[in-house]
Amino acid sequence: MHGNPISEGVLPAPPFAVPSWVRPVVSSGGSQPIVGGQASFDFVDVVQAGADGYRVCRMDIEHLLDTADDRNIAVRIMDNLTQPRTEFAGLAMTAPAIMGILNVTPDSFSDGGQHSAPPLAVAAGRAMVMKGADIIDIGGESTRPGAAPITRNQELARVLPPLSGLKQCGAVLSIDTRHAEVMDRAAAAGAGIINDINGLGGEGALQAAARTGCHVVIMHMQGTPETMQEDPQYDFAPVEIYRFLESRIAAAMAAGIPRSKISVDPGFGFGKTLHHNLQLVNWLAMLHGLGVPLLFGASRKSSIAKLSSGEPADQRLPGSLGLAMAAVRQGVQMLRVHDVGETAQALSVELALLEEVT
Ligand code: 7PM
Repeated sequence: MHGNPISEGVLPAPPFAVPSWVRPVVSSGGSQPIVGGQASFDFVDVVQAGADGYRVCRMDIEHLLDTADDRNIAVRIMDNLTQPRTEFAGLAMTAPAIMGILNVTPDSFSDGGQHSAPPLAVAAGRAMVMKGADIIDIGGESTRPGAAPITRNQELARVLPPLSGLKQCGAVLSIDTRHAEVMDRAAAAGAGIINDINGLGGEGALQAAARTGCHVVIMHMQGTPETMQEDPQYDFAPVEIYRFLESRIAAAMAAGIPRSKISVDPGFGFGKTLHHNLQLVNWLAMLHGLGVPLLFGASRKSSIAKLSSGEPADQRLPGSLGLAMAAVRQGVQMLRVHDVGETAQALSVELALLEEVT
């Protein structure tokens, strides 16, 4: 099957059938704001699933509403694409929040485990808050392919001391874990957000997340960390990611997590080729149709080195900023990054440009 939808050109387009997905075509000075923010749009790309693969039609909003099989669905998607999000974990979702990454793994690829001793981790967390982090994301288990597995007790021993030490740091604390027991203990130690690369798909994860009352980040991944990069396959990655996240939102709500506590992440680099990663960035705004805040994390990931000259992780800041700002222009609500101060500076420039419409 073909990997990409075939463009059908511009207006007029034929009536479209559900299931379909809608990407706002981001511009400036458009009539419709993207999730209440500064970026805007007048046109949409409607993706349709057909027997022969996916097709995409570009049309204006009037045409979208007039030709939809089910006008109510089209109106709901338009609402999700244009209405501002409510606050998430106490953070206003009107400007992008910065989530600083605090790895407490000795084998962490990005910081060489420099933060593994608790006092150093707490100091690094505080430094990120000073530089503008709204959230500190604490992770103790490396998900790198080939990383040595650790026990739950080892993971707890790594993440609980920095969680306790950062309780008063002024940022929301997030726990990056796939494991129900760690979710429970981290929430008790002060975590307000559970960030799960496994989309709350692990044993007891949905129930643990629900009983903690935490906000959650549900991420898309194809496969498992060990094997996900072997041969990732999609018919059309943005739509498959959308469908996965939609089903996990439903599962989370069925487990008792209110919609207002759910955010989603397309999982840049998780079971995706370079092509899939670039495609998901270009189609990111479509995910606003899910109606929940979007988190994006491409900081220091290997796609950057593949597009450039094979730089090691600690030399991927420029590419990281490029990707993060591409996401900001599409109205993403949270950015997960290693380099908080540098990202905050780029964000200031980007937001000033978006404000300056004339
Ligand atoms: C090895 C492989 C080490 C991968 C570290 C990583 C994300 C995340 C990670 C993300 C959300 C990294 C990743 N990435 N959580 N956790 N979104 N929500 O590069 O993209 O930081 S770990």
